[in-house]
Amino acid sequence: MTFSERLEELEKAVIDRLELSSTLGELEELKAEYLSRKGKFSLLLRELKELPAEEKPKAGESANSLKKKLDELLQSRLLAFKEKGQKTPEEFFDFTLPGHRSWEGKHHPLTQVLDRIIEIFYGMGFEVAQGPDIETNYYNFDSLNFPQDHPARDMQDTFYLANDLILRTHTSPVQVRVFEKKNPPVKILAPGRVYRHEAINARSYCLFYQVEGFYVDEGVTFADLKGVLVAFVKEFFGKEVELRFRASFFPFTEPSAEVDIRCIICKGKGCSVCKYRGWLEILGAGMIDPEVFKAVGYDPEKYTGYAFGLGVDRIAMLKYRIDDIRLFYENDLRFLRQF
Ligand code: FA5
Repeated sequence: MTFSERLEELEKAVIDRLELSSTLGELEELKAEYLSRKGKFSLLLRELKELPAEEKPKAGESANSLKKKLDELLQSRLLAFKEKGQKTPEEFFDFTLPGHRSWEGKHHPLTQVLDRIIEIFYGMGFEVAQGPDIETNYYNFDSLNFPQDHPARDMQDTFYLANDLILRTHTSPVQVRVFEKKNPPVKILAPGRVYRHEAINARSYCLFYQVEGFYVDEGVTFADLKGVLVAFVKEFFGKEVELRFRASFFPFTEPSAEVDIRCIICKGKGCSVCKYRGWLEILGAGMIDPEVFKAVGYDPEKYTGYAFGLGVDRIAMLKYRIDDIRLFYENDLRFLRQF
């Protein structure tokens, strides 16, 4: 192709693109591609030097006049677009505006606490098991030695579903479900949601999380139970945290205890979370009652075991100094983003 044919070809290409361009942005692109210093037109001009000397003046002249023509065409098109109110990309974007912040996904604070609890007990040899949220009266109460007239069975405390089904009020039924399937030694951790039809306040909600732990073998003692619970509390909250064991009662453990932690929120002075007592109860525990063993066919003469049930929400409240349990269930992103 001769030089002048190449010029013609370029002219046609630019004019076609001009016709097709409908925005200022497209015109700017066209200018950059063809008519800028590094554009296709400049590249073609460089080939002038290779032409025979006698052709150079004429070719140079037609190249210059074409460049002038195309620049003018482009300018007039740009002007027409601007008059219609179009803006160049630079004018269109305000680069000084603040950007949109994008948020990283995170686990819910209760999940984070649950994961940490599992991690600590896993390190002490516990395996994780799960039971259903919808339970029968048998697993939730009868098999755990609750008398027929126990107040916890009352409509006040339990969400009753159809027939014999209820929403479990604690994770202890997982003990019986595991005992039915496995023989000792068993060393299990059972995390999950539980439900109670009770008055809602700053430290009690109608649903919350528990982690059940239990260990059955020959020769397991109350000292073993104290050992794992103290180790857990120190590992989770730090060595300086104060805890105390209080005698208590559960139908499925004997003896029974509850563990309180010195309220981290008010440092023991008294606040709405600790009911102005300075201490907050975080778990119930005890030595598994022989009645429970009999129901699942374990020999109570041979085996002993301990069990405990941690209140995950209470532990999370203490860890993060949250003074109202309801915050965990409201799904307010301003709250959740802090964890
Ligand atoms: C029980 O649920 C027993 N199953 C615990 C247990 C397990 C005892 C194994 C012996 C052996 P309790 O009702 O006290 O016990 O609840 C255990 C923990 O759950 C409490 O210490 C508290 O931390 C938490 N908890 C209880 N009710 C609520 C509630 N409404 N909202 C939030 N946390 C609660």
